[in-house]
Amino acid sequence: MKVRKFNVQDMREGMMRVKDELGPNAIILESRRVRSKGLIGFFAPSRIELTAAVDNTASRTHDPEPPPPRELDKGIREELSDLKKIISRLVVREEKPAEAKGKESELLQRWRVHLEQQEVIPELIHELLEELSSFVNEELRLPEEVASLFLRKSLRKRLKTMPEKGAPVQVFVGPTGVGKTTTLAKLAARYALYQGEKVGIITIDHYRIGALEQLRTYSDITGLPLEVVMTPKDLRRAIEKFSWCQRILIDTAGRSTLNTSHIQELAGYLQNLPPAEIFLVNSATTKMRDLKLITDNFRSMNYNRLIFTKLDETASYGLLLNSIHYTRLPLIYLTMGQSVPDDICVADVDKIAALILGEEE
Ligand SMILES: Nc1nc2c(ncn2[C@@H]2O[C@H](COP(=O)(O)OP(=O)(O)OP(=O)(O)O)[C@@H](O)[C@H]2O)c(=O)[nH]1
Ligand SMILES: [Mg+2]
Repeated sequence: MKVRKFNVQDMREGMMRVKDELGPNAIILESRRVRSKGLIGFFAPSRIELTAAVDNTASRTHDPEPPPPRELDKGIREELSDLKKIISRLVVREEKPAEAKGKESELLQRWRVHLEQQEVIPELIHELLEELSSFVNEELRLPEEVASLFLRKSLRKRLKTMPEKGAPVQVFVGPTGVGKTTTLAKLAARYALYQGEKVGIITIDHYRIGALEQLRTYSDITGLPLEVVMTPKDLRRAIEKFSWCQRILIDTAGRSTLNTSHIQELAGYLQNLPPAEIFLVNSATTKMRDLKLITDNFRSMNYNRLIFTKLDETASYGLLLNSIHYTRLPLIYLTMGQSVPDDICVADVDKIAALILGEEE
């Protein structure tokens, strides 16, 4: 801004000089009457002092118009336009991963790694992180505890448990060595000792040497009656025989997941059962790929509940979630040791979520 003072006789002269010297955009900031100093000044007519200013940039508007750009050669123009396109593509390519990485970074990346370590299947990890990331977008700076609370909520939605229903007839099926007989013994003892129920045990496991002895030992310790059946007809008879019992628990021989004819044979036993809870028993140490096979190949057994054993032998719990997701069935019991009857508990959604999120040992 350019500021100048003018000493003029009257306003008319002042305006003309301001316009002449500073241009038409000048503005008058101040005007005041003044007298010359001394005696002469006292008798002389007063004058006007004007303070005027002009904005330098505004005055530039009066600069002559810049000359029109020279027409570019057509070839150069095309080259420039191609270059522009290439640069814009490069910029997009650079920005996208950075942006994605930014979103995934820290919080989401950490949870992705955690859920992978928990062996949650990619499909579910994707769903869980999608939900979390849409939440993160809304709440930009999300504290860690809020993220795990949010994930816990998402897991709760997907985990399915049920209060211990305790149907009068309960059957335990599943692959070899997962803990069917031990789990049955734990539950039989709980029903009989803690709930004072009359319990009968049936086994259709006459394949494995020692299987009968194992169950007979439990039956002797607890004093619960045991029936061994060799045919489907036998099974029906044994169930009738135990009609005085409030609870009948049926053990089955472990079957190799890949031996479908053995599985079919066992399924034949279970065809004419009264309404029963049929538990598919799996070890929490099973590989995910195998678990998928087991849940598929044992379908002919019409299992309707899940049990996971050997939680004490693993530190990854995603399998529990995956299995509920695949079968859409509720998980009822978890076992965590060999001790009969203590090492068993009713599955609880919050506990499972906490295990998967690494909040509980
Ligand atoms: N660590 C641990 N071991 C368990 C658990 N449940 C069962 N076991 C052990 O697993 C082994 C096999 O248990 P069983 O009950 O015989 O398994 P099963 O499914 O009946 O086996 P088959 O009848 O041969 O198919 C035994 O040594 C049990 O003590 C558990 O929750 N944790
Ligand atoms: Mg057994």
